[in-house]
Amino acid sequence: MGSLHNASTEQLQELDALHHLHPFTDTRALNKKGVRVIKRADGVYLWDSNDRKFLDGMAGLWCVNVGYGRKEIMDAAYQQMQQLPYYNSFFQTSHPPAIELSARIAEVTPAKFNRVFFCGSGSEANDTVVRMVRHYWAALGKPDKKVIISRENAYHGSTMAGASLGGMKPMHAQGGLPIADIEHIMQPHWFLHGIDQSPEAFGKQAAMALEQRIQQLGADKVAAFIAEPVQGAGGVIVPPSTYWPEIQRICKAHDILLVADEVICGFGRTARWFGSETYDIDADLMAIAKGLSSGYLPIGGVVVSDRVAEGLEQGGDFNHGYTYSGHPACAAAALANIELMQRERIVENAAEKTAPYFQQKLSELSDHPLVGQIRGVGMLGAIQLCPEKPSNKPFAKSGAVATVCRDHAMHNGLVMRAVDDAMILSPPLVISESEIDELFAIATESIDQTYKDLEDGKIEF
Ligand code: PXG
Repeated sequence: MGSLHNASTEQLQELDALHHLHPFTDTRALNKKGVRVIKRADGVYLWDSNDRKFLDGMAGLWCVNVGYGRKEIMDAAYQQMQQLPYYNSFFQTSHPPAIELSARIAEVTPAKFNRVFFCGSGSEANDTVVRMVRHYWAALGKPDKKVIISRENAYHGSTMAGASLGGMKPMHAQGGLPIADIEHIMQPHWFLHGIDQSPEAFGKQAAMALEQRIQQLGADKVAAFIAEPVQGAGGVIVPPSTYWPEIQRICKAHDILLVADEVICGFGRTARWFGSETYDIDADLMAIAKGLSSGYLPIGGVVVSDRVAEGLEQGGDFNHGYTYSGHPACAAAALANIELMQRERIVENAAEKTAPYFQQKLSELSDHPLVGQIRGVGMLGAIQLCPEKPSNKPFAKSGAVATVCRDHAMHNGLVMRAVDDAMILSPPLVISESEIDELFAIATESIDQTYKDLEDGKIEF
């Protein structure tokens, strides 16, 4: 524990402002306001440096799937550090935690996945995906098959390749992105782009955008299509039922690898072990991170199907890897996390009981005058705020109203995220029914307060 353990909030804020640069943050604006310091956590709750308690409706950043305070994971990491805190997996070496974790991942993923390449995060996993799928096609004698198609408003990480695969325009605007040979097609966001059609017709149309782009580029130039089973950071965009079957057909018809970015959806978020299972996606590669260790230590990976593994074996050296690929303590934590999930049937319990309850409570908000659409699956939810129900007209200043709602929620004791005009929820999978009741009581109160602010002309939008 550091020497600042008993420091006051003001002292911590001051030092943070002086020395700490935060992700996705306007530093000047943050430092004017003062950062919130989170000091401890247990179950689904967080406490800040003023000892205020919050229900964590986001499981950290969509990752603390088993909840906070799980001693089994801490002990596994501590014991591993005592035995072997670090060694690499380069130069013909390995170590027990990475070996055991790779076998365990093969056990919990669909049958065709038997190998994993480890890295430190979801971004690194997707950087690995880019190099791996290009190396795969080159190994098979097709070095020109290298374009990767992704989607607008997708999130695949913050590294150069991750942010390029992602379809977030403000990210591309900084740093000269995207890198070469990345293409983007439309996202399957029915409420924003397809409200004049049935969701089913729109789902097919959104998928057809992939086929059209492949035809424009030539299938011999396209290596892979990458997508999150459900877009998370983009706003919990649950695709229409027709979307994934059509994407699947198109990838198979044109011999394009299908990469499922399971960084959020993996490890139970959609109430199956993988989002690919929820949507019956027959992927060739899966990017994993977050729920792999429930965020207790940083670890990610690319899970590789037998087909891709066989192709890669024909390519000799894969000139790629990280100092912390398969880090022993992180691997031990991930292994303990998966064992815990299996032992306590955390995904299965969520599927049978708490996720349907969460979805029922979420759907009850659809009658609210400020709510234009509810989206959700498993333990993921989006509440789309809308000025002119039942139209899909957005607020003139995107995000302004949702930010007010987020601040009300925080004030009321709930961490709920704002994405454009939507409120986002992704609580730990272990959340109980009474905690779900508490979550939605606070969410509803916060939306009511936001609606009143709008009626009172207090929000500029
Ligand atoms: N893929 C997906 C689908 C993600 O959601 C990444 C890759 C990158 O993972 P790392 O571990 O490199 O961050 C993510 C990360 C948000 C938010 O504001 C979402 C993420 C990360 C940070 C913030 O919703 N997702």
